Amino acid sequence: MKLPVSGRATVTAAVAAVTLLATGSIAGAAPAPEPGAIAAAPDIPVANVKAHLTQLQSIATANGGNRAHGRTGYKASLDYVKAKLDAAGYTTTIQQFTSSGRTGYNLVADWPGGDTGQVLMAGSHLDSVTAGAGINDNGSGSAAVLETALAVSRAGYHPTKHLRFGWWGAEELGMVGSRYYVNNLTSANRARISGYLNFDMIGSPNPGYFVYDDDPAIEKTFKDYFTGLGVPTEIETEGDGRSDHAPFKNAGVPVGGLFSGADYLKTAAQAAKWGGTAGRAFDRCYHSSCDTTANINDTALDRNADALAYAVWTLSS
Ligand code: DPN
Ligand code: CA
Ligand code: ZN
Repeated sequence: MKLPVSGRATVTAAVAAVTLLATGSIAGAAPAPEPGAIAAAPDIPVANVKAHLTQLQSIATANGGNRAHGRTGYKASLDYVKAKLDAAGYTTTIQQFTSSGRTGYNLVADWPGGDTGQVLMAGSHLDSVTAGAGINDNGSGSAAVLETALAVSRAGYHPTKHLRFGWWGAEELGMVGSRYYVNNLTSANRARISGYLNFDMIGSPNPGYFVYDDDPAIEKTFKDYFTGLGVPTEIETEGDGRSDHAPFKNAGVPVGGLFSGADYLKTAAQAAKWGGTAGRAFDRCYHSSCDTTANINDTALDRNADALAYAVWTLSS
């Protein structure tokens, strides 16, 4: 049968109606993303981040109270993070090194896909000091980077750039693991890293909101996120060069990151804008045995984890 144009339209409408009856939705009705649109970054569930911290605390408790380089609690922490990433579809690599006569480990997780000529990295140190469990320093960064990586998998995110996440060993001995990673990159692979985002202490109990003053585009991305929340930030000054971004920066990689404060005291002006207690350290339990799951400000952890995910999405799309 040869249909007139109007007849074809009727057939098309009838097929659509049958599809609607059969499936309860119109096939193809989901809006396609605009070309070049930035996929919305997810809200990271802070409960998930805290669940990782609970696991890291249990690991410390079961291993002499810490997760330090060369101790059993460090390797158990790494195995915990790796298992989550493997189950989520990451390609994981353990990199082994020696420091102070003990074996150390970095964990690197690649999300398959994206342009491997443009790699966006986010990382954090996974080791604690020997004095305690290291839940703010640096379970907080480690758990937030892990949960962001898991959110990438849950979203089925296909960024333009290639995503890579890193958990560094022996930071507390002088950024040993991250320096080892950077020193062992070929110059070609180093040049492929378009940015490195560092997260070291992001749930401090008397928090400040500090953004590293390094690569301007990365810094702006973080500041934009906090501006959207209506939360003022300051430039990070407590520890310039005191964490794992330093080896990347020294190798010419654009870097940035977030920090909620260590042993510096919160000023009256900072307490006025952020709340909390003036004249008290941002983290009174810094490098001590009381750096447990009780040593976390949930609001700071939540905001910083969400800012982390926002930056990963924005800078990789
Ligand atoms: N690098 C941190 C530590 O692990 O002790 C502390 C720190 C981070 C201090 C960032 C200042 C700035
Ligand atoms: Ca959140
Ligand atoms: Zn530390």
